Amino acid sequence: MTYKIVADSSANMIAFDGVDFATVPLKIITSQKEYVDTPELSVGEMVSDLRGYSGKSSTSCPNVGEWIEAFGDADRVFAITITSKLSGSYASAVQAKEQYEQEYPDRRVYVVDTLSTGGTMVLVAEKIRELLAEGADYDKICAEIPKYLERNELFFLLKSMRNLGNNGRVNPTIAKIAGVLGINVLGIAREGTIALLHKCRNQPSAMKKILSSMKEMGYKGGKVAISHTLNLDGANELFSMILREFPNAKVSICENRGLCSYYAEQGGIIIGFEKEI
Ligand code: X90
Repeated sequence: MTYKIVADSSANMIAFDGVDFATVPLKIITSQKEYVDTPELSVGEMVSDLRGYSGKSSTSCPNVGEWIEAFGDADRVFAITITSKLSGSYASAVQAKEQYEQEYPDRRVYVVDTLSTGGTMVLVAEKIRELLAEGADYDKICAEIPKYLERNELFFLLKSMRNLGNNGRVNPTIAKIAGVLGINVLGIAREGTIALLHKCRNQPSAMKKILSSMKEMGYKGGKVAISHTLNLDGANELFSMILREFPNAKVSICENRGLCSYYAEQGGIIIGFEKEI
């Protein structure tokens, strides 16, 4: 039996050790260029292009064929997607699953709608890898994923919500609240959509607020997956703050790839974490 984990590119995962893995790209589109969010994309270049660009831009989700191609010839696939409430990635993956299982009746695909993105997707992939290593079978893993997702939360700290607002991914009231320069908006993934928690004065106060809000949500030293767009200092600061209070916490930091960088924008930080319930 061969297993494979496939995640869309909003997971910011370019590689994954210990289990067969593939990533499926979303796309970022401007009137001048199309950026395909593969591991080869130069995110730095894209962010700098976008900084000097004031025209229309948008994104698009992977299509069915791209998902099927990524499934390869695995017997059992776990396809991990960004929230179905804000993207068609999940719907594409479900169609891909149906075609794949029809063509190869012995194969199975479990599509995970994370109702989140970024770090949550990383933590889910790690959970699946852990269960595989323990020898859990496919059905057991499928049953564990929704339970694990209940113990996950996603926060984000954004310096701009321009692209989220312009593309209708936040409601206009939120976009308006955030529509001032120099913002530090702390938000949370709630039922698969974007909700605001707090508007902070500056980054240090935002960091404090993130940690206190994590604790309020039930964070007690579990895993944290941080990703950032050109804000390693901010990510490191949060990393240290968490470890000061929870010295045994497993905290990872990575860079946002194209899709998350487009929406989280320069300075944006996304934090997936486990809580206790
Ligand atoms: O299908 C597409 O074109 C992709 C649309 C994605 C829209 C939202 C992306 C958000 C990325 C921003 C902060 C985290 C938000 C959490 C959402 C539940 C990152």
